[in-house]
Amino acid sequence: MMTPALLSAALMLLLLPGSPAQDSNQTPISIHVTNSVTNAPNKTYTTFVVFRGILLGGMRRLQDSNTDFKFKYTEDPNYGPFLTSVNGLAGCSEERTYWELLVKKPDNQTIRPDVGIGCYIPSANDQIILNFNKY
Ligand code: B12
Repeated sequence: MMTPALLSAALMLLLLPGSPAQDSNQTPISIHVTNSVTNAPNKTYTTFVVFRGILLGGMRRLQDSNTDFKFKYTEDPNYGPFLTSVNGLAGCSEERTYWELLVKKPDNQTIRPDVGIGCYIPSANDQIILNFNKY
């Protein structure tokens, strides 16, 4: 039987930032910003999502911690968040450009998810590719 003091010490350990309990809740991912239209240099960042967390959460965390990464999205009434701009570069319907979402899996296969940033749930070590492209 745990005494109340032991119980609160155990709870504190679980809640302390950086404790093993919190680290095991972090799914590491990297985010690569690429451009198939102008071939501008790629940028790579690392961040994480929580257990079964959505990509948008990891992107927000990265934006909050790294002034070099910023993005914008609009809310589609049917499909949720639509990524409109990354690092100041926005897709444009007149020029038929948009931000494409690709994912390179740890087995090196690159997939094109059939959902957007608000629904995609990254797996550990996914390489998320935000690729400026044409349609
Ligand atoms: C055309 C189209 C696009 C075009 C839209 C631009 C344009 N001006 O035409 C482009 C190429 C940009 C596009 C991109 C993507 N798309 Co799309 N797209 C379609 C498609 C074929 C038709 C949409 C349409 O014109 N509807 C008719 C108009 C009148 O209705 P609307 O509500 O105004 O349509 C708008 C929305 O559909 C929105 N939109 C389009 N795709 C997506 C995706 C997401 C996640 C969101 C939030 C909104 C959105 O753009 C349309 C024009 O403004 C549909 C499939 C279908 N047959 O419906 C897929 C579809 C909507 N797209 C889909 C997906 C997954 C994507 C991408 C995430 C693919 C990727 N991995 O990169 C990206 C979005 C990435 C981002 N930036 O957030 C999925 C969404 C499923 C879901 N539950 O999330 C669909 C259903 C296709 C599928 N795979 O089943 N798409």
